[in-house]
Amino acid sequence: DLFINNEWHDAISGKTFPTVNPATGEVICQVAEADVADVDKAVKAARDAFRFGSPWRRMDASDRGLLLSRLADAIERDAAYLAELETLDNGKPYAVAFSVDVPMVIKCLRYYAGWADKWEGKTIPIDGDYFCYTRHEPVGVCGQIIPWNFPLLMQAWKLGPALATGNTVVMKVAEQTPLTALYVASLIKEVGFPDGVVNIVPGMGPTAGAAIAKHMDVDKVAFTGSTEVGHLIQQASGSSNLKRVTLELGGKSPNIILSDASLEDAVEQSHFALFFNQGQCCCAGSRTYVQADVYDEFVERSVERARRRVVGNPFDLKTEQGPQVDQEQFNKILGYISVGKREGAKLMCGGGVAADRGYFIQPTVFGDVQDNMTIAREEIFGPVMQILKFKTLEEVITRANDTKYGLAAAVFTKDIDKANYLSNGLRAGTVWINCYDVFGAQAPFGGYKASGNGRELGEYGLESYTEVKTVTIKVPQKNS
Ligand SMILES: *[C@@H]1O[C@H](CO)[C@@H](O)[C@H](O)[C@H]1NC(C)=O
Ligand SMILES: CC(=O)N[C@H]1CO[C@H](CO)[C@@H](O)[C@@H]1O
Repeated sequence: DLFINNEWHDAISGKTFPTVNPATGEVICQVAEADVADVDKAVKAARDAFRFGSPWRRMDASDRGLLLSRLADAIERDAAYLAELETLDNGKPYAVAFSVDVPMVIKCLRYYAGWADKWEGKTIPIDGDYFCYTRHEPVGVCGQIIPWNFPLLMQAWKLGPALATGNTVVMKVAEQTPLTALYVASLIKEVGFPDGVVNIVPGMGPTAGAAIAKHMDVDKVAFTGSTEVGHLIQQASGSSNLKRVTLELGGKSPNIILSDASLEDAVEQSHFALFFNQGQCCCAGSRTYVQADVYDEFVERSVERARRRVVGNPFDLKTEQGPQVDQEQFNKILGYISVGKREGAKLMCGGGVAADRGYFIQPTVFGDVQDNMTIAREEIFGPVMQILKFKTLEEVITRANDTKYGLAAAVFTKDIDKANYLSNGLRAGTVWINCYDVFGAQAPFGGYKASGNGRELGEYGLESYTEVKTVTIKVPQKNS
Protein backbone atom coordinates (compact mmCIF):
# COMPACT_ATOMS: atom_id res chain seq x y z
CA ASP A 1 0.00 0.00 0.00
CA LEU A 2 0.85 3.68 -0.16
CA PHE A 3 2.10 5.19 3.11
CA ILE A 4 0.38 8.55 3.66
CA ASN A 5 -0.11 10.37 6.97
CA ASN A 6 1.20 7.34 8.90
CA GLU A 7 -1.57 5.16 7.44
CA TRP A 8 -1.73 2.57 4.66
CA HIS A 9 -3.86 3.47 1.66
CA ASP A 10 -4.88 1.75 -1.56
CA ALA A 11 -4.31 3.87 -4.64
CA ILE A 12 -7.34 6.09 -5.35
CA SER A 13 -7.58 4.46 -8.80
CA GLY A 14 -7.38 1.01 -7.17
CA LYS A 15 -4.47 0.22 -9.49
CA THR A 16 -1.54 -2.01 -8.55
CA PHE A 17 1.63 -3.12 -10.29
CA PRO A 18 3.69 -6.29 -9.86
CA THR A 19 7.18 -6.24 -8.38
CA VAL A 20 9.40 -9.01 -9.69
CA ASN A 21 12.23 -11.15 -8.31
CA PRO A 22 14.94 -10.54 -10.92
CA ALA A 23 16.69 -13.82 -10.13
CA THR A 24 13.66 -15.80 -11.37
CA GLY A 25 11.40 -13.39 -13.23
CA GLU A 26 8.55 -14.36 -10.84
CA VAL A 27 6.14 -11.84 -9.34
CA ILE A 28 6.73 -11.30 -5.60
CA CYS A 29 3.54 -9.33 -4.93
CA GLN A 30 1.32 -6.51 -6.17
CA VAL A 31 1.97 -2.97 -4.98
CA ALA A 32 -0.46 -0.04 -4.91
CA GLU A 33 0.36 2.34 -7.77
CA ALA A 34 0.31 6.04 -6.91
CA ASP A 35 -0.87 8.52 -9.53
CA VAL A 36 -1.56 12.28 -9.56
CA ALA A 37 -4.44 12.11 -7.05
CA ASP A 38 -2.42 10.06 -4.57
CA VAL A 39 0.52 12.44 -4.85
CA ASP A 40 -1.90 15.29 -4.09
CA LYS A 41 -3.11 13.46 -1.02
CA ALA A 42 0.48 12.84 0.14
CA VAL A 43 1.49 16.46 -0.47
CA LYS A 44 -1.53 17.64 1.56
CA ALA A 45 -0.46 15.40 4.45
CA ALA A 46 3.13 16.64 4.23
CA ARG A 47 1.96 20.27 4.00
CA ASP A 48 -0.25 19.84 7.04
CA ALA A 49 2.60 18.22 9.01
CA PHE A 50 4.72 21.27 8.07
CA ARG A 51 2.14 23.92 9.04
CA PHE A 52 3.35 26.67 11.37
CA GLY A 53 2.87 25.45 14.95
CA SER A 54 2.48 21.76 14.05
CA PRO A 55 3.94 19.10 16.38
CA TRP A 56 6.82 18.59 13.92
CA ARG A 57 7.57 22.31 13.64
CA ARG A 58 7.39 22.73 17.43
CA MET A 59 9.55 19.68 18.15
CA ASP A 60 12.97 20.29 19.70
CA ALA A 61 15.76 19.76 17.20
CA SER A 62 17.36 17.24 19.56
CA ASP A 63 14.13 15.24 19.50
CA ARG A 64 14.15 15.18 15.70
CA GLY A 65 17.64 13.73 16.04
CA LEU A 66 16.37 11.20 18.56
CA LEU A 67 13.67 10.01 16.13
CA LEU A 68 16.30 9.51 13.42
CA SER A 69 18.46 7.57 15.91
CA ARG A 70 15.51 5.38 16.84
CA LEU A 71 14.81 4.75 13.16
CA ALA A 72 18.44 3.65 12.75
CA ASP A 73 18.04 1.35 15.79
CA ALA A 74 14.87 -0.22 14.38
CA ILE A 75 16.59 -0.81 11.03
CA GLU A 76 19.53 -2.39 12.85
CA ARG A 77 17.16 -4.67 14.78
CA ASP A 78 15.53 -5.80 11.51
CA ALA A 79 18.74 -5.80 9.43
CA ALA A 80 18.55 -9.43 8.33
CA TYR A 81 14.94 -9.12 7.22
CA LEU A 82 15.59 -5.88 5.34
CA ALA A 83 18.66 -7.31 3.61
CA GLU A 84 16.68 -10.38 2.52
CA LEU A 85 13.87 -8.23 1.19
CA GLU A 86 16.37 -6.04 -0.67
CA THR A 87 17.97 -9.08 -2.29
CA LEU A 88 14.61 -10.55 -3.22
CA ASP A 89 13.37 -7.37 -4.89
CA ASN A 90 16.63 -5.99 -6.35
CA GLY A 91 18.77 -9.09 -6.96
CA LYS A 92 21.91 -7.82 -5.23
CA PRO A 93 23.87 -10.50 -3.33
CA TYR A 94 22.54 -10.95 0.19
CA ALA A 95 26.10 -10.86 1.55
CA VAL A 96 26.42 -7.33 0.14
CA ALA A 97 22.94 -6.15 1.15
CA PHE A 98 23.59 -7.32 4.72
CA SER A 99 27.21 -6.22 5.12
CA VAL A 100 27.30 -3.07 2.96
CA ASP A 101 23.88 -1.55 2.18
CA VAL A 102 22.15 -1.96 5.54
CA PRO A 103 25.12 -0.86 7.70
CA MET A 104 25.60 2.21 5.50
CA VAL A 105 21.91 3.06 5.91
CA ILE A 106 22.23 2.87 9.69
CA LYS A 107 25.39 4.99 9.71
CA CYS A 108 23.83 7.61 7.45
CA LEU A 109 20.77 8.00 9.68
CA ARG A 110 22.88 8.17 12.84
CA TYR A 111 25.18 10.72 11.22
CA TYR A 112 22.27 13.03 10.36
CA ALA A 113 20.61 12.38 13.72
CA GLY A 114 23.67 14.04 15.24
CA TRP A 115 23.33 17.10 13.00
CA ALA A 116 19.72 17.85 13.96
CA ASP A 117 20.64 20.25 16.81
CA LYS A 118 24.00 21.41 15.43
CA TRP A 119 23.09 23.09 12.16
CA GLU A 120 23.63 26.65 13.30
CA GLY A 121 23.10 30.06 11.79
CA LYS A 122 25.36 33.06 12.38
CA THR A 123 25.30 36.46 14.05
CA ILE A 124 26.53 39.01 11.55
CA PRO A 125 28.22 42.38 12.26
CA ILE A 126 26.41 44.58 9.72
CA ASP A 127 26.91 48.35 9.73
CA GLY A 128 24.60 50.54 11.87
CA ASP A 129 22.62 50.02 15.06
CA TYR A 130 21.30 46.60 14.18
CA PHE A 131 21.46 43.06 15.43
CA CYS A 132 21.59 40.67 12.47
CA TYR A 133 21.42 36.91 12.52
CA THR A 134 20.58 34.01 10.22
CA ARG A 135 18.19 31.17 10.88
CA HIS A 136 18.56 27.83 9.11
CA GLU A 137 14.96 26.97 8.35
CA PRO A 138 13.61 23.85 6.64
CA VAL A 139 12.68 24.34 2.96
CA GLY A 140 9.25 22.75 3.48
CA VAL A 141 7.64 19.86 1.61
CA CYS A 142 10.40 17.93 -0.14
CA GLY A 143 9.66 15.61 -3.05
CA GLN A 144 12.24 12.85 -3.24
CA ILE A 145 12.47 10.47 -6.17
CA ILE A 146 14.84 7.58 -5.63
CA PRO A 147 16.28 4.84 -7.86
CA TRP A 148 16.33 1.04 -7.78
CA ASN A 149 20.07 0.34 -7.61
CA PHE A 150 20.48 1.03 -3.85
CA PRO A 151 16.85 1.27 -2.68
CA LEU A 152 17.47 1.36 1.08
CA LEU A 153 20.63 3.44 0.92
CA MET A 154 19.18 6.08 -1.39
CA GLN A 155 16.18 6.33 0.91
CA ALA A 156 18.51 7.00 3.86
CA TRP A 157 20.60 9.54 1.92
CA LYS A 158 17.40 11.45 1.20
CA LEU A 159 15.59 11.10 4.53
CA GLY A 160 18.61 11.81 6.75
CA PRO A 161 19.31 15.45 5.81
CA ALA A 162 15.65 16.27 5.07
CA LEU A 163 14.40 15.15 8.48
CA ALA A 164 17.41 16.37 10.49
CA THR A 165 16.66 19.89 9.21
CA GLY A 166 12.91 19.65 9.91
CA ASN A 167 11.39 19.22 6.44
CA THR A 168 8.52 16.93 5.51
CA VAL A 169 8.78 14.39 2.71
CA VAL A 170 6.84 12.87 -0.15
CA MET A 171 9.02 10.09 -1.54
CA LYS A 172 8.45 8.19 -4.75
CA VAL A 173 10.31 4.90 -4.72
CA ALA A 174 11.29 3.04 -7.87
CA GLU A 175 8.67 0.70 -9.31
CA GLN A 176 11.31 -2.06 -9.66
CA THR A 177 12.15 -2.09 -5.94
CA PRO A 178 9.43 -0.64 -3.68
CA LEU A 179 9.42 -3.23 -0.89
CA THR A 180 12.19 -2.24 1.51
CA ALA A 181 11.20 1.44 1.49
CA LEU A 182 7.66 0.43 2.50
CA TYR A 183 8.98 -1.71 5.33
CA VAL A 184 11.04 1.27 6.51
CA ALA A 185 7.80 3.29 6.39
CA SER A 186 6.33 0.92 8.99
CA LEU A 187 9.41 1.59 11.17
CA ILE A 188 9.01 5.36 10.71
CA LYS A 189 5.54 5.02 12.17
CA GLU A 190 6.70 2.63 14.90
CA VAL A 191 9.43 4.94 16.24
CA GLY A 192 7.02 7.87 16.49
CA PHE A 193 7.48 10.37 13.67
CA PRO A 194 4.36 12.57 13.66
CA ASP A 195 1.67 11.94 11.04
CA GLY A 196 2.46 13.20 7.57
CA VAL A 197 6.17 13.90 8.14
CA VAL A 198 7.16 11.07 5.80
CA ASN A 199 4.89 9.84 3.00
CA ILE A 200 5.93 7.09 0.60
CA VAL A 201 4.23 6.60 -2.74
CA PRO A 202 5.44 3.82 -5.05
CA GLY A 203 4.58 4.48 -8.66
CA MET A 204 5.81 5.21 -12.17
CA GLY A 205 8.02 8.10 -13.23
CA PRO A 206 5.79 9.63 -15.91
CA THR A 207 2.77 9.71 -13.54
CA ALA A 208 3.69 9.85 -9.83
CA GLY A 209 7.23 11.17 -10.40
CA ALA A 210 6.06 13.86 -12.81
CA ALA A 211 3.25 14.86 -10.42
CA ILE A 212 5.81 15.53 -7.67
CA ALA A 213 8.18 17.41 -9.99
CA LYS A 214 5.50 19.80 -11.21
CA HIS A 215 3.45 20.08 -8.02
CA MET A 216 2.75 23.69 -7.02
CA ASP A 217 2.86 22.86 -3.32
CA VAL A 218 6.17 21.00 -3.26
CA ASP A 219 9.07 23.29 -2.26
CA LYS A 220 11.98 21.16 -3.33
CA VAL A 221 12.62 18.06 -5.37
CA ALA A 222 15.62 15.77 -5.05
CA PHE A 223 16.09 13.19 -7.77
CA THR A 224 18.59 10.40 -8.24
CA GLY A 225 18.46 8.61 -11.58
CA SER A 226 19.17 9.09 -15.26
CA THR A 227 20.35 12.34 -16.83
CA GLU A 228 17.47 12.04 -19.30
CA VAL A 229 14.90 12.20 -16.48
CA GLY A 230 16.99 14.85 -14.69
CA HIS A 231 16.30 17.19 -17.62
CA LEU A 232 12.55 16.55 -17.25
CA ILE A 233 12.61 17.25 -13.52
CA GLN A 234 14.46 20.52 -13.97
CA GLN A 235 12.01 21.55 -16.71
CA ALA A 236 9.02 20.64 -14.54
CA SER A 237 10.35 22.92 -11.83
CA GLY A 238 10.89 25.70 -14.36
CA SER A 239 7.37 25.44 -15.71
CA SER A 240 5.65 25.16 -12.30
CA ASN A 241 6.75 26.95 -9.11
CA LEU A 242 10.55 27.06 -9.55
CA LYS A 243 10.91 24.59 -6.73
CA ARG A 244 14.48 23.99 -5.70
CA VAL A 245 16.03 21.06 -7.58
CA THR A 246 18.93 18.82 -6.67
CA LEU A 247 19.97 16.06 -9.04
CA GLU A 248 22.31 13.10 -8.83
CA LEU A 249 22.45 11.68 -12.34
CA GLY A 250 24.44 9.47 -14.65
CA GLY A 251 28.15 9.11 -15.13
CA LYS A 252 30.84 7.67 -17.33
CA SER A 253 33.60 7.89 -14.80
CA PRO A 254 37.25 7.60 -15.84
CA ASN A 255 39.45 5.27 -13.84
CA ILE A 256 43.08 6.00 -14.71
CA ILE A 257 45.86 3.47 -14.14
CA LEU A 258 49.40 4.86 -14.36
CA SER A 259 52.26 2.51 -15.12
CA ASP A 260 53.84 3.02 -11.68
CA ALA A 261 50.72 1.74 -9.84
CA SER A 262 50.63 -1.53 -7.96
CA LEU A 263 49.14 -3.59 -10.76
CA GLU A 264 47.59 -6.20 -8.51
CA ASP A 265 45.67 -3.55 -6.52
CA ALA A 266 44.75 -1.60 -9.62
CA VAL A 267 43.30 -4.68 -11.32
CA GLU A 268 41.26 -5.69 -8.28
CA GLN A 269 40.01 -2.16 -7.55
CA SER A 270 39.16 -1.53 -11.22
CA HIS A 271 37.23 -4.77 -11.30
CA PHE A 272 35.32 -3.65 -8.20
CA ALA A 273 34.89 -0.14 -9.65
CA LEU A 274 33.02 -1.52 -12.62
CA PHE A 275 31.36 -4.76 -11.53
CA PHE A 276 30.17 -3.83 -8.02
CA ASN A 277 26.37 -4.01 -7.72
CA GLN A 278 26.08 -5.79 -11.11
CA GLY A 279 27.60 -2.68 -12.71
CA GLN A 280 24.52 -0.72 -11.65
CA CYS A 281 26.28 2.27 -10.06
CA CYS A 282 26.03 5.84 -11.29
CA CYS A 283 29.69 6.31 -10.31
CA ALA A 284 30.94 3.04 -11.87
CA GLY A 285 34.49 3.30 -13.19
CA SER A 286 33.28 2.61 -16.71
CA ARG A 287 36.17 4.04 -18.72
CA THR A 288 39.32 2.27 -17.57
CA TYR A 289 42.30 4.19 -19.00
CA VAL A 290 45.53 2.21 -18.75
CA GLN A 291 48.99 3.59 -19.53
CA ALA A 292 50.55 1.94 -22.57
CA ASP A 293 53.48 0.12 -20.95
CA VAL A 294 51.23 -1.85 -18.55
CA TYR A 295 48.20 -2.09 -20.82
CA ASP A 296 48.63 -5.69 -22.05
CA GLU A 297 49.30 -7.10 -18.61
CA PHE A 298 46.42 -5.11 -17.09
CA VAL A 299 43.98 -6.39 -19.72
CA GLU A 300 45.13 -9.97 -19.31
CA ARG A 301 44.76 -9.87 -15.51
CA SER A 302 41.42 -8.05 -15.67
CA VAL A 303 40.01 -10.66 -18.03
CA GLU A 304 41.24 -13.42 -15.75
CA ARG A 305 39.57 -11.68 -12.76
CA ALA A 306 36.29 -11.16 -14.63
CA ARG A 307 36.24 -14.85 -15.62
CA ARG A 308 36.57 -15.78 -11.94
CA ARG A 309 33.65 -13.58 -10.88
CA VAL A 310 30.96 -15.76 -9.29
CA VAL A 311 27.56 -15.12 -10.86
CA GLY A 312 24.44 -16.82 -9.56
CA ASN A 313 21.76 -17.12 -6.89
CA PRO A 314 22.07 -13.91 -4.88
CA PHE A 315 21.17 -15.73 -1.66
CA ASP A 316 24.26 -17.97 -2.02
CA LEU A 317 26.94 -16.39 0.16
CA LYS A 318 29.68 -17.14 -2.42
CA THR A 319 27.88 -15.10 -5.11
CA GLU A 320 29.58 -11.89 -6.19
CA GLN A 321 27.11 -10.94 -8.92
CA GLY A 322 23.35 -11.40 -9.02
CA PRO A 323 20.89 -10.62 -11.82
CA GLN A 324 20.34 -7.19 -13.39
CA VAL A 325 17.29 -5.49 -11.91
CA ASP A 326 14.78 -6.16 -14.70
CA GLN A 327 14.15 -7.24 -18.27
CA GLU A 328 14.51 -3.71 -19.60
CA GLN A 329 18.01 -3.22 -18.16
CA PHE A 330 18.97 -6.74 -19.22
CA ASN A 331 17.97 -6.03 -22.84
CA LYS A 332 19.64 -2.63 -22.81
CA ILE A 333 22.97 -4.04 -21.61
CA LEU A 334 22.93 -6.86 -24.17
CA GLY A 335 22.21 -4.17 -26.79
CA TYR A 336 25.33 -2.22 -25.75
CA ILE A 337 27.41 -5.39 -25.94
CA SER A 338 26.33 -5.90 -29.58
CA VAL A 339 27.08 -2.27 -30.40
CA GLY A 340 30.54 -2.63 -28.81
CA LYS A 341 31.31 -5.61 -31.04
CA ARG A 342 29.88 -3.92 -34.15
CA GLU A 343 31.92 -0.75 -33.60
CA GLY A 344 35.14 -2.78 -33.38
CA ALA A 345 35.93 -3.07 -29.67
CA LYS A 346 37.66 -6.35 -28.81
CA LEU A 347 35.44 -8.65 -26.74
CA MET A 348 37.90 -10.31 -24.31
CA CYS A 349 35.42 -12.33 -22.23
CA GLY A 350 31.74 -12.72 -21.46
CA GLY A 351 29.29 -10.96 -23.75
CA GLY A 352 26.31 -13.22 -23.22
CA VAL A 353 23.49 -14.30 -20.97
CA ALA A 354 24.63 -16.17 -17.84
CA ALA A 355 21.59 -18.28 -16.89
CA ASP A 356 18.47 -19.69 -18.52
CA ARG A 357 16.12 -17.74 -16.30
CA GLY A 358 16.35 -14.44 -14.44
CA TYR A 359 18.29 -11.45 -15.75
CA PHE A 360 21.87 -12.69 -15.40
CA ILE A 361 24.62 -11.36 -17.68
CA GLN A 362 28.20 -12.65 -17.93
CA PRO A 363 30.97 -10.38 -16.64
CA THR A 364 32.17 -8.81 -19.88
CA VAL A 365 35.43 -7.07 -20.76
CA PHE A 366 36.13 -5.06 -23.91
CA GLY A 367 39.70 -4.13 -24.84
CA ASP A 368 40.99 -1.76 -27.55
CA VAL A 369 38.09 0.61 -26.85
CA GLN A 370 38.28 3.99 -28.65
CA ASP A 371 36.94 7.24 -27.17
CA ASN A 372 34.35 7.71 -29.90
CA MET A 373 32.72 4.28 -29.48
CA THR A 374 29.22 4.19 -28.04
CA ILE A 375 30.35 1.95 -25.16
CA ALA A 376 32.94 4.58 -24.19
CA ARG A 377 30.43 7.45 -24.28
CA GLU A 378 27.12 6.15 -22.92
CA GLU A 379 26.28 4.82 -19.50
CA ILE A 380 25.76 1.04 -19.79
CA PHE A 381 24.79 0.38 -16.16
CA GLY A 382 25.80 -3.26 -16.37
CA PRO A 383 28.71 -5.68 -15.91
CA VAL A 384 30.58 -4.51 -19.02
CA MET A 385 34.12 -3.11 -18.68
CA GLN A 386 35.76 -0.82 -21.25
CA ILE A 387 39.58 -0.66 -21.31
CA LEU A 388 41.31 2.14 -23.20
CA LYS A 389 45.02 2.83 -23.73
CA PHE A 390 46.82 6.14 -23.14
CA LYS A 391 50.41 7.44 -23.18
CA THR A 392 50.77 10.78 -21.32
CA LEU A 393 49.08 12.51 -18.39
CA GLU A 394 48.16 15.56 -20.51
CA GLU A 395 46.51 13.26 -23.02
CA VAL A 396 44.55 11.26 -20.46
CA ILE A 397 43.27 14.31 -18.58
CA THR A 398 41.80 15.76 -21.77
CA ARG A 399 40.32 12.44 -22.82
CA ALA A 400 38.96 11.74 -19.34
CA ASN A 401 37.21 15.12 -19.28
CA ASP A 402 35.81 14.77 -22.76
CA THR A 403 32.35 13.63 -21.63
CA LYS A 404 29.10 15.33 -20.72
CA TYR A 405 29.32 13.68 -17.29
CA GLY A 406 31.39 14.53 -14.19
CA LEU A 407 30.34 12.33 -11.30
CA ALA A 408 33.49 10.50 -10.22
CA ALA A 409 37.00 9.55 -11.26
CA ALA A 410 39.93 7.56 -9.92
CA VAL A 411 43.68 7.51 -10.31
CA PHE A 412 46.03 4.65 -9.48
CA THR A 413 49.66 5.72 -8.97
CA LYS A 414 52.42 5.72 -6.38
CA ASP A 415 53.48 9.25 -7.36
CA ILE A 416 51.81 11.89 -5.16
CA ASP A 417 52.57 14.69 -7.64
CA LYS A 418 50.87 12.85 -10.49
CA ALA A 419 47.93 12.03 -8.21
CA ASN A 420 47.53 15.73 -7.33
CA TYR A 421 47.94 16.89 -10.90
CA LEU A 422 45.22 14.55 -12.14
CA SER A 423 42.83 15.03 -9.22
CA ASN A 424 43.00 18.82 -9.71
CA GLY A 425 42.40 18.58 -13.46
CA LEU A 426 39.60 16.02 -13.51
CA ARG A 427 36.17 17.62 -13.79
CA ALA A 428 34.33 15.33 -11.36
CA GLY A 429 32.63 15.65 -7.99
CA THR A 430 34.61 12.82 -6.40
CA VAL A 431 38.15 11.64 -7.13
CA TRP A 432 39.45 8.45 -5.55
CA ILE A 433 43.21 7.86 -5.39
CA ASN A 434 44.32 4.23 -5.19
CA CYS A 435 40.81 3.16 -4.19
CA TYR A 436 37.27 3.20 -5.57
CA ASP A 437 33.69 3.53 -4.30
CA VAL A 438 34.82 4.62 -0.86
CA PHE A 439 31.82 6.37 0.68
CA GLY A 440 31.21 7.85 4.08
CA ALA A 441 28.11 9.58 5.41
CA GLN A 442 30.54 12.39 6.39
CA ALA A 443 31.87 13.08 2.87
CA PRO A 444 29.83 14.86 0.18
CA PHE A 445 28.94 13.20 -3.11
CA GLY A 446 27.54 14.68 -6.31
CA GLY A 447 28.31 15.66 -9.85
CA TYR A 448 29.79 18.27 -12.14
CA LYS A 449 28.22 18.97 -15.55
CA ALA A 450 25.37 16.65 -16.63
CA SER A 451 25.95 14.40 -13.61
CA GLY A 452 23.76 16.74 -11.60
CA ASN A 453 23.82 19.57 -9.13
CA GLY A 454 23.94 19.82 -5.38
CA ARG A 455 25.74 17.50 -2.99
CA GLU A 456 24.43 14.73 -0.80
CA LEU A 457 25.94 13.51 2.47
CA GLY A 458 28.17 15.34 4.90
CA GLU A 459 27.57 18.85 6.17
CA TYR A 460 27.20 20.05 2.56
CA GLY A 461 24.18 17.76 2.23
CA LEU A 462 22.27 19.90 4.75
CA GLU A 463 22.42 22.99 2.53
CA SER A 464 19.96 21.70 -0.05
CA TYR A 465 17.39 21.18 2.69
CA THR A 466 17.82 24.58 4.30
CA GLU A 467 16.51 28.07 3.63
CA VAL A 468 18.71 30.76 5.12
CA LYS A 469 16.67 33.55 6.66
CA THR A 470 18.36 36.84 7.56
CA VAL A 471 16.74 38.59 10.53
CA THR A 472 17.78 42.20 11.22
CA ILE A 473 16.65 43.97 14.41
CA LYS A 474 16.98 47.68 15.10
CA VAL A 475 18.72 48.17 18.46
CA PRO A 476 19.14 51.37 20.49
CA GLN A 477 22.91 51.32 20.44
CA LYS A 478 25.34 48.83 19.05
CA ASN A 479 28.72 48.25 20.72
CA SER A 480 31.54 46.11 19.37
C1 LIG B 1 35.95 6.72 -34.52
O1 LIG B 1 36.89 7.53 -35.22
C2 LIG B 1 37.65 6.82 -36.19
C3 LIG B 1 38.73 7.75 -36.73
O2 LIG B 1 38.20 9.00 -37.07
C4 LIG B 1 36.69 6.30 -37.27
O3 LIG B 1 37.41 5.57 -38.24
C5 LIG B 1 35.64 5.40 -36.61
O4 LIG B 1 34.68 5.00 -37.57
C6 LIG B 1 34.93 6.12 -35.47
N1 LIG B 1 34.10 5.16 -34.80
C7 LIG B 1 32.86 5.47 -34.35
C8 LIG B 1 32.15 4.39 -33.63
O5 LIG B 1 32.35 6.56 -34.53
C1 LIG C 1 42.57 20.61 -16.40
C2 LIG C 1 42.19 20.15 -17.77
O1 LIG C 1 43.01 19.75 -18.56
N1 LIG C 1 40.88 20.22 -18.06
C3 LIG C 1 40.42 19.81 -19.36
C4 LIG C 1 39.57 18.60 -19.27
O2 LIG C 1 39.20 18.28 -20.57
C5 LIG C 1 38.39 19.24 -21.19
C6 LIG C 1 37.91 18.66 -22.48
O3 LIG C 1 38.95 18.26 -23.29
C7 LIG C 1 39.18 20.52 -21.35
O4 LIG C 1 38.34 21.52 -21.90
C8 LIG C 1 39.65 20.97 -20.01
O5 LIG C 1 40.52 22.07 -20.15
